[in-house]
Amino acid sequence: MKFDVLTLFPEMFEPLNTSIIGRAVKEKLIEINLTNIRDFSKDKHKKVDDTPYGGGSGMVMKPDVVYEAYKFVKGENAKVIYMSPQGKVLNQNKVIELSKEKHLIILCGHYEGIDQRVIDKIVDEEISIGNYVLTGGELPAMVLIDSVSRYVDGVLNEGSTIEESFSQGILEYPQYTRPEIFEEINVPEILQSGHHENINKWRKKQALKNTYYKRPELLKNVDLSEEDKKYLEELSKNKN
Ligand code: 4FL
Repeated sequence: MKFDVLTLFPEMFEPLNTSIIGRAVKEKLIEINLTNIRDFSKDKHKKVDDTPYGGGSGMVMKPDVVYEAYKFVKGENAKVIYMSPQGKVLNQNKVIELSKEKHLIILCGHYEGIDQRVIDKIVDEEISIGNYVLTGGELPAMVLIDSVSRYVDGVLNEGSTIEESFSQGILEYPQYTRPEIFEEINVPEILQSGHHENINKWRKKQALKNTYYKRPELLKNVDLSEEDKKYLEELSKNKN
């Protein structure tokens, strides 16, 4: 998977050299190219923005400069994504869908935004990462790269993708590690029983309980077994 990022602030992407994503880049499982939009300004002062037509505050990124940067990275099979509060909010299904692409071009806006004409000309899809405003699209672009890269073959160790929260539609079960007693609190006994079938049942119930209390709205979008439904009914009667 190749990511091309178009940004005025390539130095903001340094964190992607760390941890799992950093390793995936080093192992060439993914490629992340940062293109500084400013390099494509033909102006002698490297101007990239200008005042908005019609008046108003702030500056707008110039369409011609963004377009030149796009032409530099564009490819046959690239999908162009604009990180924007006006896009659909990213979710795990969209992440999985995007992970099947070969080449993503991610456009990051700054200031008051980008001239609408170049957005209309090059962008395939606008994506938001949540209902809040940031100073630019760079952090959202990193969120997108991180979440999508996890689904690229080899990036995660075997087994850790599918079994997690959201890909199953509900939250995860709680995790415990040594010491066995922390501040007088014991690890749940079942986890030391060695009885994997019972452990799995217990974990499933914990996951359901977690979801029921913390994110009940998620339960509307999942297929539940009859046993799960019975357990949730018990919870709603406020048993354990
Ligand atoms: C982009 C916010 C995607 C949330 C300012 C410029 C943004 C954003 N998701 N805020 N871009």
